[in-house]
Amino acid sequence: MAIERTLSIIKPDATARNITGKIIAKLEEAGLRIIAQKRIRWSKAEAEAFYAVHRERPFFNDLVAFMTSGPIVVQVLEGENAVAKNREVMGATNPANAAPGTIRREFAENIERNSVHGSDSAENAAAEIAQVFKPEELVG
Ligand code: DGI
Repeated sequence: MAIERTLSIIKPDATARNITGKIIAKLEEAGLRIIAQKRIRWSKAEAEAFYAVHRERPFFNDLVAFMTSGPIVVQVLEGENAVAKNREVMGATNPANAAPGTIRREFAENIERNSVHGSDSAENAAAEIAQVFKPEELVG
């Protein structure tokens, strides 16, 4: 299995509750390595650009408002099968449907305030990483 990279975001509901470390522990226990990480706050334009694929969805404005409501921690995770592995440890979008032991099952508040983002394909991961990090910020 090839070594992959994926973009992870610890969302404002999690930074507000000071549980970034608990989430990072879950990622590392799953075998993912953090090769870039920074705490930032998105502008409205940045959040809209990141979630452009959801522009027509009814929850888009709420999602952008939430993602700009506080600090986020953006990360590049590296490891074997990292995209799928991260999706697995995150759990389903709606925490009510997330498997026991997953980040969203343990920490998410609801379908919107669901604590983490993870790229859903290797192609999207490359685009999302490029949107958030400069190449020299990745230290593998
Ligand atoms: O890749 P995911 O984050 O698991 O899910 P996604 O790409 O389908 O949606 C992106 C985010 O949009 C998700 O993490 C939370 C929000 N979202 C998705 N579906 C709904 C939603 N928010 C609300 N309020 N209602 C939804 O049905």
